[in-house]
Amino acid sequence: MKNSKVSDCQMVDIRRYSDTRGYLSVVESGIDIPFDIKRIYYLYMVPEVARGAHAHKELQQLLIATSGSVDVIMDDGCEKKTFHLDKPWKGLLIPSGLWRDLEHFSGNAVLMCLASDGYNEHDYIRDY
Ligand code: T46
Repeated sequence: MKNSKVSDCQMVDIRRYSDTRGYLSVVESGIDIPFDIKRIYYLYMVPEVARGAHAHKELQQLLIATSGSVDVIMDDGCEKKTFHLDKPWKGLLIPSGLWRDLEHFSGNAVLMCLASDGYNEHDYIRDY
């Protein structure tokens, strides 16, 4: 497992194209993000609860609030930093090995996650 730091998390601008019909954003492996996308999932209709509360041994992810807003609190054991995601053209690139908590989902929030691998419960660290 990589020993990442909170400072290794990056807010990235998602490529976007606009014309009179509105905006289109795109994320391509190897161009916009440094990993191959193996899985996409999204969180929505989240009530007043916290989610997350785990780290991943190997998984890398890009999180995008495609609608609404959410706070992602990243924690490497020494430093904690809150990233407020509220724009569909901003993404939080998360390397492996970092604890994350997800809080304050707005009522209309849709949090899309692009992941470097398939779902694997053995990749989760749930004990802080
Ligand atoms: C993360 C944050 C941002 C699956 O069957 N396949 C999947 O790909 C995922 C992600 C989940 N599940 C099942 C496992 C659980 O029974 O969906 C249920 C809820 O998953 P979880 O409790 O892990 O959800 P969150 O919101 O706490 O965490 C998720 C991701 O698991 C995690 O990787 O970084 O979103």
